[in-house]
Amino acid sequence: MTTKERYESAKAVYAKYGVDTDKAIEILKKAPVSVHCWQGDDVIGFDHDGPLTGGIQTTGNYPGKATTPEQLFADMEKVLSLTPGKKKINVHACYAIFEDGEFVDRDKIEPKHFQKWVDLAKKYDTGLDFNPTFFSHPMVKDGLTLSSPDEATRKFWIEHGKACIRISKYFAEQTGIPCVMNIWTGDGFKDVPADRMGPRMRYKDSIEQILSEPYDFNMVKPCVESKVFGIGVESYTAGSAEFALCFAAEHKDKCLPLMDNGHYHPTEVVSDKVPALLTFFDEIALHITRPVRWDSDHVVLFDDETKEIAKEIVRNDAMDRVYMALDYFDASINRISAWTVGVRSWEKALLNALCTPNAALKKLQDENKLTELMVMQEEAKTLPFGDIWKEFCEECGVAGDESWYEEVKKYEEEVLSKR
Ligand code: RNT
Ligand code: ZN
Repeated sequence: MTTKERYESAKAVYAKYGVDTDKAIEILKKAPVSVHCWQGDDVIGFDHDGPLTGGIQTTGNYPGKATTPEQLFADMEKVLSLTPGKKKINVHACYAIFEDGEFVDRDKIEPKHFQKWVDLAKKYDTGLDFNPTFFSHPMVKDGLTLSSPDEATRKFWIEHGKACIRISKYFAEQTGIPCVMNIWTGDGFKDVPADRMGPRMRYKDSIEQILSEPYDFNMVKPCVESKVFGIGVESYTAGSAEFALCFAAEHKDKCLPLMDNGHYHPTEVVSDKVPALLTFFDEIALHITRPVRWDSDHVVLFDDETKEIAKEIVRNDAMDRVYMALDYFDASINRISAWTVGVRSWEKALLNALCTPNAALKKLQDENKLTELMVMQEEAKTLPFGDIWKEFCEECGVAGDESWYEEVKKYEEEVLSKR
C-alpha cells in the first residue's frame, strides 16, 4: 500500500472516534516549534574560546561538532531539511558573529552581530527567538550574575540583558514574528547558603531593570525560566520555581513564565503544570527536553511525558498560547541525528495529541464515566497513528520513516568526518 492508501484507511479509523486527521495535519503545519541552535556545538557559541561553564554541562565527545558559524548553519540547515512542520530558530547571545577580528563584550552586543541569523531566518521564512547568555563568561563571579552582591558584576549582566532586549526587538522587526527572549541564570550555591533571600531580591531587581528597556510586548516576549538545581549549585538556586512564577505573575504585562521540563523534582510533571499556568496566564513558554533522573538534557523522544505535555497544550486549545522551544544537548552521538530526532519527536507528540479524541474523552470525564474513560484512553494508544505521521511528513516534504538517517550518514561521511 502507498502512504496515501494507508493514510486514507487510518483516517477512517480516526473518524470513527470523531477525529479529523486532515484538520490535525493542517493545524500542525502552522504551529511554530523553536529549534535551538545549541545542539550543534555543545552550547559553546562563537564569542569565547573556553568551555561550557555555569550550572549546565554537555557530556560526550562525538566527532564532527560545528566550530564556526558556517559549519553550524550548514548543520542546522540539514536538520531543517529532515524535520517536518513550521520552525523558529532559537539563538543564544554567545552565538554572536563578529566580522574581521572585531570583538565586543556581552554588555555591548548589537543587532548587527546577529545579522547572519536574521538572514538565515529570512531564507526559511521563520521567526527567531533569543536568549541572553549568563554563563561561560569570566564575569560570572563566584557562580553569580544577576543576583551577585558585587554591583559591577550585576550591572554588567543587566546591561547584557538590556542589549538582548534590543536584539530581540530587531529580530521581531526583521521577521515580523514575535521574538521570545528567555532569561535563565545558573545563579546559586553548591553548599548551604547563609542568605537565601538577598540573592533573590537582587535577582528580582535585576530582571526588572532589564525589562525597563522599552519594547512592545506583542512583539518581544521576555520569559523567566526557573530551575531546581544545577551541577555545582546543588544546594540553592536563586531562580527557583516559586521565584520565577511569582515574578512572571507580578509582571504579567511584560513577561511570561517559562517551564523547562528538566527543571523540577523528578516526580513532578510539567504536563500537569501547563493547565495550571494556563488558568492564570494568557501565554506561557516551554523548554522541551528529556531529564533522565536529573536535568540531563537528553534528546527528546516520543515518550509518555512528552506526549502528555503535548496533549495538555492541544486539548486546552492552547497551541497559540504556548511558545514551544526545544532545549537539549547530547554530545555523545551524531549531533545532527540528535537534533533531528528531538524535533521529529516533538512534532510527533503534537500530532499524536491532535489525533487524540479529546472532546469525547473530556465528555466521559465530565459525565463521571471513569471506567469507560480508562477503556477509551487505552484504546486511543494503539490507533494507527504511524500512518498519519507518515502522511504529515510526506506532505511537508520530508521522509516519514527512518530513511532520513541515510542522509545524515552521508553528511557525516562527506562533511562532519572532515572537520
Ligand atoms: C539550563 C536551561 C537553559 C539552557 C539554555 C542553553 O538548565 O535549561 O534554558 O539549557 O539556555
Ligand atoms: Zn531550558
